[in-house]
Amino acid sequence: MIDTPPAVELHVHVEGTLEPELITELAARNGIALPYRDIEDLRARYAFHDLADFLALYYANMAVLRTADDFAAMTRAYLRRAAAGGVRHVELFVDPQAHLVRGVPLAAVVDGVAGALADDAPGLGITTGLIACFLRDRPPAEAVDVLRALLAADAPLLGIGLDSAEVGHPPGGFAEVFALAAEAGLHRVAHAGEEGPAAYVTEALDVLGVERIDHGIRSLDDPELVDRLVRDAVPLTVCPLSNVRLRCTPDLRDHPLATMLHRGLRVSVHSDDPAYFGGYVDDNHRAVAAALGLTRDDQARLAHHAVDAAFVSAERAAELH
Ligand code: ES4
Ligand code: ZN
Repeated sequence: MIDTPPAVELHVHVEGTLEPELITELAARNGIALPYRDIEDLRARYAFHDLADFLALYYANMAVLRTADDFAAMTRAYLRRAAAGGVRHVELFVDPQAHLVRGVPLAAVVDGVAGALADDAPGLGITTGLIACFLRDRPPAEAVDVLRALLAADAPLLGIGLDSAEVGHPPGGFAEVFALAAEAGLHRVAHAGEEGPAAYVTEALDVLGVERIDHGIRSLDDPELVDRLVRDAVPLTVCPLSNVRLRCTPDLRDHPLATMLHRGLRVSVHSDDPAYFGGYVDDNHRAVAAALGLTRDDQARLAHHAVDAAFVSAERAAELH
């Protein structure tokens, strides 16, 4: 059992916290007919072959999110679950384009999610930040337009990220939106080396100037890259249950986390899409500690890495350590 609570969650997609019960509740509220008989039938579809297979269901289920209230309800439910699992700081991903393409106004997304963070997190003792991710399987010019709209609307953003289908969509194409974010003083992260090659991790660092890599498990394929990540202390936000469910790794007992940790990489443990992958950040910590036989020292280092990787003040980091 772990004795260090999982205080810091840095890799969680708010839309990936949409639990089946809330999906059916929001569908009823919005008069949306779901293509499932019941919650059990929906849950039966949570066996994924790969990232694309998961993303199809993840985007389809977003149909129930229409109003700012819907986004707020999802965010509030997540915050309550996170607090119960010991989370005290969360940097939450949101996918604005996934909603804009469905005709949902940007304000509904931002007001709903950011409003719930502002209203509910302080009472739960959680500090928060919002990271808008751009979809790498959509045109880079669209990402630029959406970031400009977010900046024009004064959206309370901590940073930007890059997610969705990775293979065939290298990070380099998104140089412009990342440069614009840097100019605007935003933090920058990107998913890389989840299903895609180690070269995408290198490219995200070199071309996008990211401060953290989300996943990065494929980095181990490139020893020179590993040396660089160790030398530069680049944080990698690893999501073990996600990697198993999306078959990036065959079994939790084969997960590269322990190898990465012992190689000196700044890995930390997170949940990705907890409603879909069988667990929140505390569940990921427990599962990986048991499957990989992590020592207390290993677990303490993972927790420390998460605090060090967070975009927080030195004062807040000291509280979280
Ligand atoms: C995601 Cl697991 C994963 N990978 C890439 N993009 C995503 N968006 C939501 N979950
Ligand atoms: Zn992710």
